[in-house]
Amino acid sequence: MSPIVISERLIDALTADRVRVVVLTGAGVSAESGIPTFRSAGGYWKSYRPEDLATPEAFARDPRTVWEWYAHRRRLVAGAEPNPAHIELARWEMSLAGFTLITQNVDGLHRRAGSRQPFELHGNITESICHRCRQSQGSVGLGPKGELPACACGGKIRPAVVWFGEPLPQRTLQLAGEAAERADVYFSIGTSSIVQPAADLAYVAKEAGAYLIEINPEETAMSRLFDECLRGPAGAIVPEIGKRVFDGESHGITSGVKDIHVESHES
Ligand code: BV8
Ligand code: ZN
Repeated sequence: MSPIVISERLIDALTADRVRVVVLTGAGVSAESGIPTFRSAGGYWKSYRPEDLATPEAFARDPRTVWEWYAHRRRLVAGAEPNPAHIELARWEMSLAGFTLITQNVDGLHRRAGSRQPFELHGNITESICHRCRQSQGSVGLGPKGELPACACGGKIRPAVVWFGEPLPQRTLQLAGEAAERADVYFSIGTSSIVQPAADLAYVAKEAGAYLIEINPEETAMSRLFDECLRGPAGAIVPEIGKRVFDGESHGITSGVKDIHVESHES
């Protein structure tokens, strides 16, 4: 099992005074909580295509199929627990002078792990809104006999997530962009870096001179942009970085996780 050496450069960057750290997470950070990712092996999209389900057109065409998919995912999320990556990121928020967590995930696991202000770019699957008047509708879903939920205004109720072709919440996206512009260190954890505009935040941070780190077992569409790519599962790597930065643990780790290796693209 190859140990991973968290580079001195990364540790120095993270232990600098008043360091500002920004983290973008994707579905991969919840993989070790048992929630399927979208595009990697066994992911959601293996049996569905985003266009078929996560779009307003799909909802207009076949609201029941869309609701059945979300009801299935709500059950998965309800049965899932935050994993060590979620928990450690909540510790980073408490321990670092400047820390911003931006997530594409809709599973709410960062909040359940103790993160106080995650920027949820794509909404939250456990909540519902009216498709017409956008009023919040709590966590209502399909009725006991599969009845489609309807708003008092007559509009259809839907999960409070951002579908493909829909704009992201303006203020949240603006705050995320401003954080990326000020970042000293930018982590992209567990995302294939395909979905926009979330993936573009890495360019914003790079432009602003941040040190970029990707944590993902696989290469992604944007790996070349990153200064270091830590190839392994977030649930192992994130806590190990925390040990080096906050607990002063010494060099390298053999955390019992196989095949972690570092690819660095020293710029
Ligand atoms: C927008 C909520 C503009 C729903 C999601 C045509 C028309 C309109 C827009 C577009 C278009 N063509 C392209 C676009 C842009 C489009 C887009 O990006 N499409 C992609 C497919 C190219 N974007 C949009 O439509 C966005 N809106 O552009 O609006 C606009 C402006 C004004 C007015 C009108 C319109 C909206 C995008 C949001 C879509 N909603 N989710 C739901 O969840 O049901 S996106 C969905 O993908 C999830 O949020 C998910 O998080 C996200 C991103 O995927 P990833 O998180 O990266 O997941 P993935 O499976 O891909 O990767 C997982 C990674 O984890 C892998 O790399 C794997 O190796 C790694 N991994 C696995 N295990 C681990 C691990 N890593 C670490 N540890 C492990 N253990
Ligand atoms: Zn309504």
